Amino acid sequence: MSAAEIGPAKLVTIERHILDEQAKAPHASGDLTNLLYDLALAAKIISCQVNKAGLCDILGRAGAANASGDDVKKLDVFADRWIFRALDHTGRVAVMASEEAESIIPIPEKFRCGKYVLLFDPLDGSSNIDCNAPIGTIFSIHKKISQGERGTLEDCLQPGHRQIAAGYVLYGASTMLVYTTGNGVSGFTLDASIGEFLLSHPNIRMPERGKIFSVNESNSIYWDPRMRAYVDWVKQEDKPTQRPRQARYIGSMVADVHRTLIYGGLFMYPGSRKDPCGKLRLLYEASPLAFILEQAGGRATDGRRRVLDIEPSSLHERTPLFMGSREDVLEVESFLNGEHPASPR
Ligand code: AFP
Repeated sequence: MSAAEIGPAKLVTIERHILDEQAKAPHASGDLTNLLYDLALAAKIISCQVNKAGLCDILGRAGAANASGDDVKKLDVFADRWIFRALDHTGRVAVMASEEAESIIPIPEKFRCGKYVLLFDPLDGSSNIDCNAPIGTIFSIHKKISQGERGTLEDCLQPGHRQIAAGYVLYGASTMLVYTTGNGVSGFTLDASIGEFLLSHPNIRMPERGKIFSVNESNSIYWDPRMRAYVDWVKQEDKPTQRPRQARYIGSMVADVHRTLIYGGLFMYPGSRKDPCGKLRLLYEASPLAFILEQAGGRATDGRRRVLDIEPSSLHERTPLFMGSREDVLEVESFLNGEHPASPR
């Protein structure tokens, strides 16, 4: 039975919701509205392919490495192409950058007049594709700031606090699209029977404190002693501080962060002796998800600085990351800067 057949009191499609949001901004031209709607269309196409991935020849490696040195999967290539195709001819985007591409992606000359900049990770968590575990798409939208006609690298290298909108699509038990335009966070579930994203999670607020911590602990031998001390501490028993906490780690950031948004808790990918800046990319992963979590009442830092205040210096820059419920993030920060009594001096 589709959600439309059950008959909710008010059926809010993503289009209607985006239009309602636009109406709150009296001078809006509608370009951002349409851009978000184009992204929802790309999400539906990718979701459709993900859902039948085991049945068609789309699983497995495409046979190359991407700009970050990761193995490229066929679905990575499919998602990357469809996002570009859904947006390249609309006249709304001046330039794009994808986690899969080394440099900025220019827009064909006759459509190059757009005032927005789109950064995206087409398929996050690709190592989970072949085992049918949740994966996602992440996007970040900025205004073009350069003066010339075409969008440039400068337009892509803006700090996260200048984002106009950000969102992700989670291809999980159901497909969800979650986005913010800086006015709270809304979540939509795809009703595949009618091909529409319907509002299922209005005005998402995350708990101030959570019971779950999420980190790839196999890296702990390379961590700073204070980071190790924190993870040891959350596993000890102490009722007043709600310990021990539960561990959950999917290895798809969109899925781990979505759980953190809904249940509360902490998602971490710290720097280490091996990778001082961790693994996650500032522009394609950290910044858009930080914008969403902050809009839902959470906190996101690199251990010292607010993620949204980091000035990017290159497209594929990485950053250590601590994001989630406000109190949990403050707690791990107090370990990292040596202020917590249980933190090594
Ligand atoms: P892949 O797309 O290569 O699977 O990377 C996914 C990711 O960037 C992010 O989604 C995860 O949180 C993180 O990597 C997992 O990394 P580890 O495998 O090192 O834990």
